[in-house]
Amino acid sequence: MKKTSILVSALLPLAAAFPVLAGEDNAAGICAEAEERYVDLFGQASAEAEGVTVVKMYKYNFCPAAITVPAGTTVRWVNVDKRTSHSVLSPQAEMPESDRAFPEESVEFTFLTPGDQEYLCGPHWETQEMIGMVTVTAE
Ligand SMILES: [Cu+2]
Repeated sequence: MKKTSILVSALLPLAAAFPVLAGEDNAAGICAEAEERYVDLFGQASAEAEGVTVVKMYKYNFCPAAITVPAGTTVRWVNVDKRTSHSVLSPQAEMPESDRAFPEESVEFTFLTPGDQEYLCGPHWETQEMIGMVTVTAE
């Protein structure tokens, strides 16, 4: 008991001092892993998918969390997790919640309206802050 509380009180100030840094490093590491998973599953880099812009869903993150695309672009969210399922919805883009995408499955939506359009993972946006952004530019 005593050891645990000493450890916690020693670590808390560190976490409080570098929350943003720790978060960014963590997301970068998770997204690097997500891309490795994607290549293992589909045999090519996610940037090489034809006709769509790929966002990976992995460990409660969208990778990359923010993208900028021209109007008319179809975004494909691909679940590269091993067990967790995700959904995608965007009230701002008038995109209703998708079916659950299980590992190796995907969700697609075509963004037509210019502007910043936030989207969410239905089961995880509130508890895990699984939230992403698509900035749509005029064609
Ligand atoms: Cu999710």
